[in-house]
Amino acid sequence: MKALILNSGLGSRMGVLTSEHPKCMTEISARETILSRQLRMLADAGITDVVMTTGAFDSVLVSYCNSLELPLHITFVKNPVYDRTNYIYSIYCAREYLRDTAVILMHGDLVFENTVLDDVLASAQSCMTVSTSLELPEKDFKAVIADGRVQKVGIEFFNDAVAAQPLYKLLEADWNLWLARIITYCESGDAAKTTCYAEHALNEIAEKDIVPLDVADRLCAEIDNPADLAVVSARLREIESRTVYMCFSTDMIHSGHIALIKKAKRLGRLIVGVLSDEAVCSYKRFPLLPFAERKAMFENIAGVWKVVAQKSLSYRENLEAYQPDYVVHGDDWQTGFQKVIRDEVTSVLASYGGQLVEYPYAKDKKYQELENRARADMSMPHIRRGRLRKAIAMKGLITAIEAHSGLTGLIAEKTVVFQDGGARQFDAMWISSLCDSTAKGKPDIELVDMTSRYRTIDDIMEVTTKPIIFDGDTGGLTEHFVYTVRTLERMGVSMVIIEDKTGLKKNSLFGTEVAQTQASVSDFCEKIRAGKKAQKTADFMICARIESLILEQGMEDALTRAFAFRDAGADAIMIHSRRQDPAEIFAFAELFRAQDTETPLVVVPTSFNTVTEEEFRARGVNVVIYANQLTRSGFPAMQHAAELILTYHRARECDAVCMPFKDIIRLIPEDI
Ligand code: SPV
Ligand code: MG
Repeated sequence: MKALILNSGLGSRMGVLTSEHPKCMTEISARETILSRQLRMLADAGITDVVMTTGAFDSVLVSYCNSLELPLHITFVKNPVYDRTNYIYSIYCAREYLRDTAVILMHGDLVFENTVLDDVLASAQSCMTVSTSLELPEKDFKAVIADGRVQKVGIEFFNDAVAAQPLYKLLEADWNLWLARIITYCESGDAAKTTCYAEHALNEIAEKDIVPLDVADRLCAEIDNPADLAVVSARLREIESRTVYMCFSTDMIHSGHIALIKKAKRLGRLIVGVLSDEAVCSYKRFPLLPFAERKAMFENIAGVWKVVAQKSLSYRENLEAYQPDYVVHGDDWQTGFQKVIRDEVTSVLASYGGQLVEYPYAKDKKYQELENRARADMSMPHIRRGRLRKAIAMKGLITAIEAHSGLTGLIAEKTVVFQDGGARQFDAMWISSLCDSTAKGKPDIELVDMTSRYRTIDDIMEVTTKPIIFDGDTGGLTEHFVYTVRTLERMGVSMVIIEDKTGLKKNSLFGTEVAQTQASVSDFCEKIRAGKKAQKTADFMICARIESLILEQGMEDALTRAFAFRDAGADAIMIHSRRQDPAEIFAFAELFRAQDTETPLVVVPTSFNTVTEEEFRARGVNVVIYANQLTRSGFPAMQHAAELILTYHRARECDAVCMPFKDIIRLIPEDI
């Protein structure tokens, strides 16, 4: 497709403004002339071939166009009798460059906004811009419309007419008809046929098929005199001060994003909101690049005017702060979890007169592959291992849920709850000794050997990407523990928690009902030191778990141990309690934090389960582990199903409590 720009006219109504150059070189803003704006917009839209008719100041115009250095190939054709003919004759002069092609035809004094050109270019049919919101102009073009088609164009039509602007897209067939008629006119020998509007020739063509494209109240106006210039310049100032807002969570910019950015920036100055790491984690996955790097990435994309942080999935804060004229988004959020976010956006926009613009979401297989690759990377040991530390540093408080099999791992990995316009999911997985043993029908007494426990880790790792916290029981003999550390680290586990017990370990929730012995401070410190020495990377964490409150040894003992274990190298401290009342956990946190504001604190609120994560966070806790809930909820459900079958001697009654068969076969995604 070629653009045809008509610049042969004298522009005498502009007065002194056209005394040294053609009208199209009139400045309409501090940075642009009518022509530079037209050419830049055409180049931005991907047009490469331009035919420009010239007349007065021909050489000034040619060197001006060249000085713009736009990626356009411009063919200049001078109408030698520009002062005695109309543009119909200029088109005739350029006919050899205009055959057998579709054209975008515009007068050289026409100023229009980006979206007008976008709509013209996107039109599947030949079209002419009209405006149903403007009053019929006395002297300018009007188009007579019938049957949804432009029938006639001229200044003399008032019936069934709308204001029209000389900006056309003409498909090859329609253009060839018009061009042929222009040639006939200009070769007729009748001077009147070279001084009339080219539209005279168009009006004679019965078989043309041109639809009106209504620009409504968008800018699309000719500049004929200084008054027009003042009006259009003011409109442009308003248009150019418009802002557009888009939010991005991505850490990989692909062509789909670039295409969307290109479209968005045509609406105004583009403000990009970069979603915080925490918000990205909440509904998607751990970002490959942290916020600061993602922000820098967008700051360096052409066409992005400003980059700001968006702290949550909700746009409200930023929309209220920046009041953008437009919000641009893919149409994929009209349904699903993002619908509430979209609803909020539309209501905030409505409150100040902003507008939502949605473009079709780019569903390209290669983008999904990129995402799959990123997820696959996240599961690799060296990438997964360090993410626990990063998540704690980033979020302050993280949560983990137990997993003891591939399936429970998938639940921990994929469960997301959308709430109040935000999303929540677990940050990590806890491989509990209790649940791993229970799944094997064994007591939680370090009976399930390490090889078997590693097998569980492996099953979970194969289908997940989230960081893993491993319940290392007592850690065993120090001589064995160093090997455990190396193996876990190599596998990609992020943290092992070992408890300060010795001898036959029993589950802490038995408390003092069973005989349990606490390790001496010095022995346990020795184990921690040996473990820290054995690890190869800085990522891996050893957490010391203090059983003093469980074994009723008092707060003083718990604190003494906490500081000793920390000084021996423990990367985190877990304090445990089997009381329902959280008072002793809170007291420990307060006393510990009074002396240590850095070392992460871990809790397992199985007994003190009324405390919310927000309350833990306020008390300086960093990791909350939900240690056994999937096992404890799954087991009674299975037992109930078994009882139903035994009761009814068949499976029908049991079906009501079962997942449908069609769902279970789809439960495991193929792409993990
Ligand atoms: C586990 O889940 O195995 C634990 C936590 O060690 S607790 O059961 O509370 O001791
Ligand atoms: Mg345990």
